[in-house]
Amino acid sequence: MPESNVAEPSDRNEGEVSGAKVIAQALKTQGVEYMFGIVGIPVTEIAFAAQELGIRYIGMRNEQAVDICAEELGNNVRPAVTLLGDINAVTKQLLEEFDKIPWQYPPESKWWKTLREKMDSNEAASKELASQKSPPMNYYTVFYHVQEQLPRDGFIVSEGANTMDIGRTVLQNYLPRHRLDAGTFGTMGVGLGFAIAAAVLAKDRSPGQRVICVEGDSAFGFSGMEVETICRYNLPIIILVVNNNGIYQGFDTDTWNEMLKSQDATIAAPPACLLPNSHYEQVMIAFGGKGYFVQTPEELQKSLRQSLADTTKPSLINIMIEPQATRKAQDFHWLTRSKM
Ligand SMILES: Cc1ncc(C[n+]2csc(CCOP(=O)(O)OP(=O)(O)O)c2C)c(N)n1
Ligand SMILES: [Mg+2]
Repeated sequence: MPESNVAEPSDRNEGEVSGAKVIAQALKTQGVEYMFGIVGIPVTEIAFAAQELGIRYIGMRNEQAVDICAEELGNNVRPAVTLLGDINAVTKQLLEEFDKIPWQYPPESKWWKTLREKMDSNEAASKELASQKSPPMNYYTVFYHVQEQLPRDGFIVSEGANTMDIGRTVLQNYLPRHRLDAGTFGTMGVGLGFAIAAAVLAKDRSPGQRVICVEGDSAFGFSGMEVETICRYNLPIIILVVNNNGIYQGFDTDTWNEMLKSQDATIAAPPACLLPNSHYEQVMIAFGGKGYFVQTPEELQKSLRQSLADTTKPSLINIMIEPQATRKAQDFHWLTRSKM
């Protein structure tokens, strides 16, 4: 017998209330307005119950979990002070203490001076890399052109390795809580879900506010099928896939073909390589959105301008970059490098 995804109707007595309704009512009482999920037992029943109470349900294609755990404190670097608790409560307590003893870091201290000098030299190095205009583009060229057109009130969502790390240093969000990315631990797969949540909120609360979702080509693979969700709810998200044919780095088509002449890809292809020149924009076109394949700064500028002007449809711009492009030299290792 085929397994059903919908719970059997129970032989409940009249006047009894289902667990799903209790959950939905509790969420409603807490002021929850949106719910994200994937149907299956018991989500189907809860989603129905929530919709009956006016909570909006967004059906997703992929799910992630979050937890708070004391053992995680100090997992990457040894902290000077550890704070365990709900972030809302801890922030409130900290602010109360600061009110009692007002304190400001001295603006002319050595630490501030070093920080300002470092910011200036970083900016100069990034600008130098971004000034390289002839194709294939590098990350900095791409991000400087995107930054030029980014709306000030836009949401920036991002994931990837080089894509997210370099993007963080160039793409500016001006409003608080308007940057959503894979965070310190860099868990891939969160990007499109974050973008959908931000776009649903924008659609209801501030129509016209845009969500720009900047994805590495590998990162896009983790939840790329959420493009169907984006098109189903017609959310005018702009997805930028920064495509270097790989994870951190890839190969160009000639190198890839040459490599496969003598050996099978399972033996010859480095694990970080993805298929060169993949047309990810076709995924968006398949579901009714707009897709662009760009290779030059001019094509990038034009497609982004068109995507920003169109508030009726989602779009995906597949941006080809130099497959061996990398970030500028780094002074520090990634935080999660083991200290054991
Ligand atoms: C769930 C999960 N699986 C695997 C990884 C390992 N990982 C780190 S970054 C990354 C993708 C990086 O490639 P891409 O998104 O193309 O960005 P690029 O560095 O090439 O710009 C992967 C798979 C991860 N961080 N999270
Ligand atoms: Mg990549």
